[in-house]
Amino acid sequence: MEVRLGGGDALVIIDMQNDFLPGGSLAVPMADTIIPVINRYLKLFHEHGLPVFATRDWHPPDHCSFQQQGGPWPPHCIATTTGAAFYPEIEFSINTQVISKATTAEKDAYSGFTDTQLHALLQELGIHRLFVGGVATEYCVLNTVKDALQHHYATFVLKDAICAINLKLDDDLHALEEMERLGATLIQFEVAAAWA
Ligand code: VGL
Ligand code: ZN
Repeated sequence: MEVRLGGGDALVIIDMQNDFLPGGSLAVPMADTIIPVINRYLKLFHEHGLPVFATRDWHPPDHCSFQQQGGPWPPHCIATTTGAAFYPEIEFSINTQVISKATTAEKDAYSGFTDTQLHALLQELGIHRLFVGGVATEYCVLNTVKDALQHHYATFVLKDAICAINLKLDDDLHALEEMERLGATLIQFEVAAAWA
């Protein structure tokens, strides 16, 4: 595939928040290892003046996905807490557009498109290709990528800048297979840099 990075491209970084990193309340094992890679993609997009979006899980304290409410997860990413803050080593800029999701108690949302302004903002900017990284591969990355494809964005998954929880062995592989089957393209940094 012959591609050039340019107008119409945007980077979407999913949920790089303290609670999803080692030491956090819903830690994604090894999520810290993708931080330098994500920073490389951020630099590439910044250098080309291309837009960057950062989603964040932004739950109320009584969110339905929490175990005390009968959900599957320990409490995590409670709005305004340190756990919900972006990991400090991620080099977002003042121009990074933050998209908060799953903000009401009664509804969970793994996709950055669910009940957010993400699609409208991308449309306003004339974006038609998305480059997606972050956590967790088999939850929020997978569901964001599925929605992106449904909205007809050409969607690239940054396979060196995603990380899985893997509650079941191979959850990550199944998620990658599903994203590819649905039409996403898996790339790594060297490929994106060669398109720049
Ligand atoms: C996520 C589990 C619960 C994610 C969010 O960001 O993938 N996973 N909430
Ligand atoms: Zn959540």
